[in-house]
Amino acid sequence: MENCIFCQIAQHQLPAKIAYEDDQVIAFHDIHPAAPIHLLVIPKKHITTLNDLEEEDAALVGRLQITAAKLAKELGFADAGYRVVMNCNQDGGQTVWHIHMHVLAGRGLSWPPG
Ligand code: IU
Repeated sequence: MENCIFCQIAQHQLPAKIAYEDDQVIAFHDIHPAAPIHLLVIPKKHITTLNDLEEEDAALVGRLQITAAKLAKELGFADAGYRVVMNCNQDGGQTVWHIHMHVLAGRGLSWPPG
């Protein structure tokens, strides 16, 4: 989608530190990391919020989680642990309008979130 920063990253029109990519998904390092490791895993398809998911997106959403788990193993933080978060709309803290899975690792994370 035009004017969507994450679509532009997915299409390599904007730079990002890419950790993984296939035909449907791309993962890159967050520019403002909230933990020593902070990745964003996104679908290449533009989906504005979690509320816009359709039945046909079920496998794609699963692929985001599978990618996060794969990266956790590859980057060596699977056993120590990590957190995945997807924010939706204002109360969820969403600021970029293309769904994305945060993958946070590298320190003990507190709960509940603020
Ligand atoms: P949120 O769940 O929508 O609040 O998360 C958006 C994230 O995207 C946030 O952590 C930003 O630091 C991150 N981000 C980025 O990595 N690169 C960008 O160009 C932009 C935001 I804009």
